[in-house]
Amino acid sequence: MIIRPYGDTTGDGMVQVSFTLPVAHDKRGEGAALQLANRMGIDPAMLVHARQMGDRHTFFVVYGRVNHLVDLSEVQVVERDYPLLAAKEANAAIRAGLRRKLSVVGACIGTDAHTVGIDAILNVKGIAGDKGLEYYREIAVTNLGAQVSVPDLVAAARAARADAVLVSQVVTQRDAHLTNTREMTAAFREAFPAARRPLLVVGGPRFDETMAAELGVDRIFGRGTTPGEVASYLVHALVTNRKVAA
Ligand code: B12
Repeated sequence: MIIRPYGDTTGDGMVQVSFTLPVAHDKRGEGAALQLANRMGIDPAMLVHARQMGDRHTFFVVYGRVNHLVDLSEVQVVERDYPLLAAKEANAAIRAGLRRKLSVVGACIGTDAHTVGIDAILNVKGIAGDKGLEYYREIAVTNLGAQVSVPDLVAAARAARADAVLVSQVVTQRDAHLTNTREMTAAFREAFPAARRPLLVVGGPRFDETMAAELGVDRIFGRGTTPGEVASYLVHALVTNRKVAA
């Protein structure tokens, strides 16, 4: 099925984009913004907002028509391929399948200090009424907090006999989230034999969920993830679908 953006009327292809250029806000700057929009496939392009920031930068908002089409049959996403469990069901599955608590170690690595996301997944208070993994009686949570180095994470995972390591990366400047994730997966592969390596899970609002294999992790969770989804995935990957080392 082919779709086009909706602006004023169905299928008119109208979109709005915003960006900043290293130019002053003058006629030439506005022309530069429209030229960029044209080259992005927006034609005709209308400048609807421009505001100079400092001496040499201007923020632009451009509205216009794109001629590109989207073929829904070619869209690739990671669908949830495991059942969503209530906390009681997850606890029961862990108790029956592992006969011990499932150990989870979480952290923000590198220089990243954005702990709200990982706390939403791990802390008992959770997010939007969905309680975090600490609430699960059969899950033992070690939350290392912010700016944890990869060697410290590996050591903590070893000490906690982690079944899963949950890493959050929110800052994506210069692809720091990708570099840090690759460093982390390489360290775990070096430190643990394949059969004993903890499940590696990363999350954050700007990850591309289809990149798991490329980054060497078992799963990526993006914007809007709920703790229930994570708990259900852990049960699926570590208990229902695969037996972990006792
Ligand atoms: C709060 C905040 C801060 C706080 C963080 C406090 C804290 N203890 O976390 C403070 C003030 C410290 C801060 C600092 C900075 N920040 Co800040 N910050 C934000 C802000 C406003 C909200 C982030 C947030 O809490 N979201 C709410 C949580 C619940 O959402 P979430 O992180 O997406 O998490 C969910 C999912 O992604 C997922 N998830 C996340 N992690 C994980 C992990 C796993 C394992 C799983 C399964 C799921 C998962 O589940 C969560 C629940 O659904 C964002 C802008 C925004 N509106 O998003 C900027 C933002 C993230 N910050 C940004 C920046 C640039 C910075 C600074 C560099 C600013 C500076 N120049 O100093 C510093 C960096 C500090 C550092 N060393 O990391 C940028 C990042 C840009 C980029 N492309 O990287 C943003 C996007 C703002 C912006 N538009 O520029 N920041």
